[in-house]
Amino acid sequence: MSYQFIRFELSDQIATITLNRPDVLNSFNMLMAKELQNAIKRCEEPDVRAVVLTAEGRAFCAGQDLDEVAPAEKPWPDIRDIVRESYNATIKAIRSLEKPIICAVNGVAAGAGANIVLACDFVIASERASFMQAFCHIGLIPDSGGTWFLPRLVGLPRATAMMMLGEKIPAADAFAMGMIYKVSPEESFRDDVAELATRLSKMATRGLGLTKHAINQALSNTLEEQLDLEEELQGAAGSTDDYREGVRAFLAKRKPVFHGK
Ligand code: T3D
Repeated sequence: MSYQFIRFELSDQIATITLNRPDVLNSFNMLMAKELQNAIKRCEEPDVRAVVLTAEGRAFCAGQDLDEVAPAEKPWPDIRDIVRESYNATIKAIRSLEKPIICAVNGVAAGAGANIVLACDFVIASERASFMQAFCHIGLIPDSGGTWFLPRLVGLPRATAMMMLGEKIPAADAFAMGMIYKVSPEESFRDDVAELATRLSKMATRGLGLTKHAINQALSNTLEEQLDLEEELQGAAGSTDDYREGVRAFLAKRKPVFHGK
């Protein structure tokens, strides 16, 4: 598939997906959402061992393209279709990809854009980035998993305030309340993202993927269920070449060389 509204680059086993509608702050039309889902699916191939999701221009993403839902001619679209096809499918694709995804938040992330960020495994924000649950300003509820992720990340009081007041949260505040992994100064932002992506791309990819699988279940499983899941996933991790290499390297007091298998 060739892309109109995103870019996809693969280098040194790191896939970089760039949202590319900077004139409308990379807000999502349906095609951009489909392209993003397709690109994430492409990352299931073994030649990808880490993924960076970022965006072009001064913003990360302003959520739904509001021009698309308010066409000159009536009727308005059924919002449930948009939520299901654009956003639910994207969040499921991000969470089910068994590769680490770094979201490199280069600027403001609003509406669905803010919640796609939260679905990624690592969030590195530039110090000029900000996060906004903009939905309440147009009479909607937070979607794209926001009502699931936010209370778990920052607790109910702060999540409720963010979702009901829709204020812009600066990156430093988001970091302080445990919403994101890291804030980087503007000068080192891209290098910090590249360094983490390189590091992840050389790790035991299958083990990281299975870890992500366990994390997906962790916040809703009982301890009993999670122990059973760990047993099953550890069985899979323990049958990888990378596990054997990791143990041999440890015993030989050398650095392991993982191949993601
Ligand atoms: O169908 C459904 O609605 C269901 C799905 C819902 C999912 C959602 O994401 S709902 C939430 C939708 N998003 C928003 O409500 C955010 C709207 N945008 C903003 O609040 C602000 O733009 C920002 C806070 C993100 C940034 O503010 P600022 O001052 O830095 O930029 P700006 O001047 O507002 O925007 C710059 C341009 O981008 C501007 O166009 P212009 O005047 O230069 O021609 C603006 O209209 C355009 N833009 C920004 N956001 C959107 C957008 N165009 C279309 N859709 C947008 N979401």
